[in-house]
Amino acid sequence: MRKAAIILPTYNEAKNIEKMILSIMSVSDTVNNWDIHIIVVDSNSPDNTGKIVEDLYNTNRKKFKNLHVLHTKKEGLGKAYLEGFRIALEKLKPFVLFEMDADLSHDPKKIPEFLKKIEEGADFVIGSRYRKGGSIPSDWALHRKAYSFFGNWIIRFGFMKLRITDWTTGYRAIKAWVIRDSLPKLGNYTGYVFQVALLHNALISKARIEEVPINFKDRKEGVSKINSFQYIMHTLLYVLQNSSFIKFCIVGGVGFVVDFTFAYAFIHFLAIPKVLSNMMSAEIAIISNFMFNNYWSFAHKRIRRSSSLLFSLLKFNLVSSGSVFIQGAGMWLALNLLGDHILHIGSVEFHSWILYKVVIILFIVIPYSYIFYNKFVWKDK
Ligand SMILES: Nc1nc2c(ncn2[C@@H]2O[C@H](COP(=O)(O)OP(=O)(O)O)[C@@H](O)[C@H]2O)c(=O)[nH]1
Ligand SMILES: [Mg+2]
Repeated sequence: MRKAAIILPTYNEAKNIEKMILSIMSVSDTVNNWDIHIIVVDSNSPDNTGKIVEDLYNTNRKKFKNLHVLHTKKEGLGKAYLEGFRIALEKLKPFVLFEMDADLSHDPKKIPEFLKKIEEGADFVIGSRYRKGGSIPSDWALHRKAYSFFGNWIIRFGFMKLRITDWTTGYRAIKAWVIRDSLPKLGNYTGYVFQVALLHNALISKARIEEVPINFKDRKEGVSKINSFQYIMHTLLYVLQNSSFIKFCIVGGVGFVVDFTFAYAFIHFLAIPKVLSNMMSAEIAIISNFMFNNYWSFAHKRIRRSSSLLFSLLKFNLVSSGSVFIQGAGMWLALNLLGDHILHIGSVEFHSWILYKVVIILFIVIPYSYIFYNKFVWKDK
């Protein structure tokens, strides 16, 4: 029989933990082809959560033979998971490991659905609140919904993995080999951002990712330990450091400088007519952007064969022409709908078209280009 180890990190979950354990056990009684273990990783909770689990085990060691407790220092959720994973892999040698919150937000009744996906060949099963059939609590305050929703979108967009609908969920089933592969790279992610880093590393390891919808319930007892501001900051930083997005923006900035420099040189030193100069400088910038992107921003998907390189450069030109069209159409719409004014900020005066251009570039051209570079020019292998 294959083994599954459910890791339950706890910090001050005295009022939830017993109920959670019993609830998992009643589900595991109905699953007969998996040997399901529970490992509570308690970070020395002052409310005695760890002791409660030990006492529970001691009331009936036979009944609770698959229940284990690990005591750790209070160093954050990521650290607790890292230690739980390490011990579970070493002592139990499970085929699959689960992540679950211990506050009853995650319904154990879903466990068989996760296991079924694993049996069908998935390596990493995500319990998603954002796919059809899943949900977040309807009574969450607006700011909490917004954090969760936009946080997820920033990650989905940054990594351009739109198929994955929930990056930050804490309900997942992961095959042991994926965890083993990722563990050495996760040591620095001690907080909640650990979840993002683990999934990102699973993608790098080419794990097959599947999702099941889950209905996240708000905890009834105890308090949340998440520091939302810190979490959003860590997540943003992770995406910026680990996705192609920042490099893509830098390449765009370099392209802008290249375009201006060549246009200036052609016009002033070579006396080439202005329209022609600008067309030539634009094409030079497009080619240099293509090269920088190919060898740097999208190096992990680099196009190598010279024949495909030429074809991809043509595609890249096509996408770039799209940006020209978007800028033209966007400017025409803005000028006609909003008007052509002179704006004042304090004592500074500027034309409204400058503001329109900035907004069009930031909110339309950049997302458009990033999506088309990822999905059309440098496709996933
Ligand atoms: N061991 C351990 N568990 C933690 C820590 N921080 C949070 N948890 C647990 O992680 C799970 C999710 O945390 P929670 O505060 O409910 O986060 P939220 O659901 O995002 O509000 C719960 O079971 C917590 O007890 C920690 O530092 N150490
Ligand atoms: Mg919770």
